[in-house]
Amino acid sequence: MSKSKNISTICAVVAGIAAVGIILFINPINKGTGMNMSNTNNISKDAIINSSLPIPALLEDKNPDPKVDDFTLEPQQGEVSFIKGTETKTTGYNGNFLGPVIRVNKGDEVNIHVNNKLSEPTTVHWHGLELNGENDGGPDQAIQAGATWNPSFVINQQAATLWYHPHFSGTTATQVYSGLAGLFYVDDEISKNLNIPKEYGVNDIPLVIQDRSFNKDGSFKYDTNMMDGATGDTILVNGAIKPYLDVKRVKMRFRIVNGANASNFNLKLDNGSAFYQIASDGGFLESPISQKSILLAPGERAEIIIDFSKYDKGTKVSLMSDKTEILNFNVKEDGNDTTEIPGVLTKINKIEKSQATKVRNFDLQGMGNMVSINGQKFDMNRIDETVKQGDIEIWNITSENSMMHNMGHPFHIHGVQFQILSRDGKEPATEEKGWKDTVYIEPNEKVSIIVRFNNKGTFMYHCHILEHEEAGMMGQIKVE
Ligand SMILES: [Cu+2]
Repeated sequence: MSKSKNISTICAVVAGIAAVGIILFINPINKGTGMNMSNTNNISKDAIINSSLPIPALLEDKNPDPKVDDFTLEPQQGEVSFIKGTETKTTGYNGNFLGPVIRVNKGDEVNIHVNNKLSEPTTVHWHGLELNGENDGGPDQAIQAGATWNPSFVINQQAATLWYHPHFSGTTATQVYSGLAGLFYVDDEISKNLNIPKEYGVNDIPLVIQDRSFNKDGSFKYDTNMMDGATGDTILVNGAIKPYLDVKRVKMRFRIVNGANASNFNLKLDNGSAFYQIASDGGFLESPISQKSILLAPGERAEIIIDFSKYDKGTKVSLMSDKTEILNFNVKEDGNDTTEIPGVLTKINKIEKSQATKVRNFDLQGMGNMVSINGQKFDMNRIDETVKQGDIEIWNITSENSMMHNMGHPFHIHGVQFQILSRDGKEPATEEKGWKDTVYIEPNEKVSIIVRFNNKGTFMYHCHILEHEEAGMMGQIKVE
């Protein structure tokens, strides 16, 4: 806290070059410029465990009624060997690190039993789910150590790749960093009927991408000196360092979540080839988009299809984040691929500007511990905005830009999916025309979104750099 204050004070009185230097130092995630991360900074090459890509288990639904689902999640402590000869203390849901995939159908009644086996309070927030405030798992819904929380809700949104993670005040960032995160899939008639790769773990693969640093003894190094978020020098995919995946010469779908505390990932293939993006945060795009790279800020998701049939058996293809190999694909034998890249995926009903009844402005301000929204830090006892259920609103989100504050922020709203209207007055890129729940705001940029508040309750909106969220770059909206 004091460090950031000191730097602010120094910045205020030191002009020009010194201030620029500090801004560069504290600005590792400017979305336009990639990070120069080495995947093996503190880890010798021999110490990397060359494992195959871990595939999270699908969580068993204990309810025999196909329309009613019962799942049990147990946040707990664990231990993982990420680096040869060392053990890392971790946390996970129902296991040592990360969590199982929860998979539900649109229309299902979902009951989740969260048994907190940690020695501290936690919450479970369903990132991207449209539900009422009591089930959202925000910081006001603590599950004490040893206690149980039983949220129950009906799935009322299109097929999508969502995720879940803790959201307790003061420990969100450290609990996510130590391993608490998992995926939440929604299926509907469209996702079931599209002839795209959809066999879980076979040609439909989740990729949770995160960065971590390690101490010499193998323990996670959570660097609290990182003023604008805990970034790491090592990238994990599904909890493994530079794993490999053997693939047949077929089309493969990857559901990617940026589960990092603070880092953006600029994803591409080492050979520069294009792939197809088929979904954004909240579901399918209208049509597949050919992309050579995808930039994901913390909290954002994308689904892509890579066609491995164009490579000969024996080819190695790598998924990169900037210049770092993060996942190696070994192309194996032919497969019997009957899937296709459809011309049309879904129809997205555009929310019209004319339907909006109110415009609100949110300015994301400051840096380090000095962050705020519209000059105010988060206060659990203060409702910042009140909305009527069913109302449609335009939210203008800006990221303050000055010599002092030159940062981008991923802005997330709980309990809704929204549409991007414009970036600095310009139409958003095609891949941003789908449903979103997290949008990256570049420094000095104004992004307008349109959102319908379908569900009642109190919800958070915040920067998804977890350390910014913890430092107060968060507000509360009450839908009544
Ligand atoms: Cu931020």
